[in-house]
Amino acid sequence: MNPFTPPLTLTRRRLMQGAAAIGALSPVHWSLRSALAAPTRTRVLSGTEFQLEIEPVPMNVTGRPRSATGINGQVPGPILRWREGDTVTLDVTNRLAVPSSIHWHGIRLPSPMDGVPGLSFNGIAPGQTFVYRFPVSQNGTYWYHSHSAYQEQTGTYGPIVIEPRGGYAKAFDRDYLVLMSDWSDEKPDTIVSNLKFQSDYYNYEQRTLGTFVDDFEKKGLDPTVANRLEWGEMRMSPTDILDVGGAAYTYLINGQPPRANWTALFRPGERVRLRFINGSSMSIFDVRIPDLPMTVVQADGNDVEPVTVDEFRISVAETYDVIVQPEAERAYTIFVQAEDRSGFARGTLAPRPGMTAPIPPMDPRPLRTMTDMGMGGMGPASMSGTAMDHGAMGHGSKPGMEAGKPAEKLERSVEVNNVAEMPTERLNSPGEGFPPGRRVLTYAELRAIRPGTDPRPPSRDIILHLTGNMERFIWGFDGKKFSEAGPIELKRGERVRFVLINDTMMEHPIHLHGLWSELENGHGEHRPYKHTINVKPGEKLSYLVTADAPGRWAYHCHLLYHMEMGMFREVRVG
Ligand SMILES: [Cu+2]
Repeated sequence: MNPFTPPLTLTRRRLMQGAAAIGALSPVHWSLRSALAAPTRTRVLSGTEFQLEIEPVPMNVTGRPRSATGINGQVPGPILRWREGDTVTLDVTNRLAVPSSIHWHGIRLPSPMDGVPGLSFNGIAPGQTFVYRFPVSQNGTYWYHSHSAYQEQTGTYGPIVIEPRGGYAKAFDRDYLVLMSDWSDEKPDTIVSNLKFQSDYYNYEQRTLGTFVDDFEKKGLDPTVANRLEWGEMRMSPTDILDVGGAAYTYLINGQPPRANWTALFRPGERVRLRFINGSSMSIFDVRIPDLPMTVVQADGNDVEPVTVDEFRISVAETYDVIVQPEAERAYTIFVQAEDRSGFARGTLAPRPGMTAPIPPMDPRPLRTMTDMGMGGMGPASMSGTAMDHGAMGHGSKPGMEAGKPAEKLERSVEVNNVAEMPTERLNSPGEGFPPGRRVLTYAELRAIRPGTDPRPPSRDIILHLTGNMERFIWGFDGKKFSEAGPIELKRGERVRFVLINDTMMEHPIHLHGLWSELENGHGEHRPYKHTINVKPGEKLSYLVTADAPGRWAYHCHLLYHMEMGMFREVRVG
């Protein structure tokens, strides 16, 4: 038995107390009034003692009943509201038939509390309870999720809000969680075996008009939005920007599909804080609210100098807090496109329940460029006219697509089928796929409001290539899968620089557990502290890490199937 595993002390009596406590902590208790937003499911738990049960939950997103792995009867799990400076205790009971776990994403804590089976602890066996207990020494918007098998895909995730001890840097009147995720009726194992069989499986898996009509008759659609929902749910776009797109996924906001239209209420003139969390497994999203500028005030839980944008791209596991101030007595659409434009999530900001705003057409899908392939520093602007379809190299061009058949793939014989010959620094680019004229957030614009806590320069560089073989759906660091590589060793207290070079044509949101990643983006001591750093195709970037927390920490791509297929390392702070 793992010496860090506390004894199982959860008695029936304590369980009953837990149930009572959940009842008492009604959403009214939470001044943030999130309860207005999602009358169906959102529940807020606050205080210092929490009882969570991971359990099968009925889920019906598409008209076909499925079983999710939810928490306390819901997907997403309840909002956990902590206070900076408190010590929280979380009894997590596994009511599934298989092992489970909860990882507190972005939270600085002792490594035995981090929730990664095999590194931090042994996991939670069926029927057992693990008691997590740790001091909360930070504030901001975070989330939690299972780190076992594919449970993160099937519903085991929820939001965390930590109230700052010293008050908020920017004032606001209302506060809402917007947790975005990707739901599939297919089992994750099926998705993975499809990807391994044919890495662009879901780029061919287009829906026919027949299935759409079928869906329409089965579910019915609100005629005022039906036309736009067709775009979102017909999934007609051929894509190869994301591995899994709208062919397999319905995109959710706080567990609600587009037609359910999750709605947040406001009074005109109020400042509304929206805490966006990308809790999906494989989906990078572009978020905008047409006619309503968003002021980004926090990234990955850390305050940044306010920057006002029309749109931002949020990679898997990242969070952004924005403040909006709608002045008009009208509804606004929260429009969340998957990066490959194969579908969208949608919610509404409205003065009254039931109001809707138009759903905009989807933007053209991004095109991969020479820059994405690591073949030069020319940005997309100078590449106009020569932007290449992602499929043109290594991924197989698609003359056979119209016939519904995959084209012949280029043969590759090695584990790594692309090397970025000229990786570029492109933190000042938001990425591809944004129409001209929109202000889109870039990493270069993130400037921490406070200087960093460790002024030392790094003592060494750790250079890692993000590698993969797309055809075989194998992913890794430096051409090695997790099973083939040893841990990255850091000395306790050491300050190091991680340099990442993305040799692949996919984006990879790289997440380091337990330690902050301070992105080197030109703001000197005001570099933003992040827990997840999205690395664009062909991109080279760096961040500083202070190894101030001992233990065994997971370090991985947060695209769930990339992680499972090998893009995972242990970082060991000795
Ligand atoms: Cu990845």
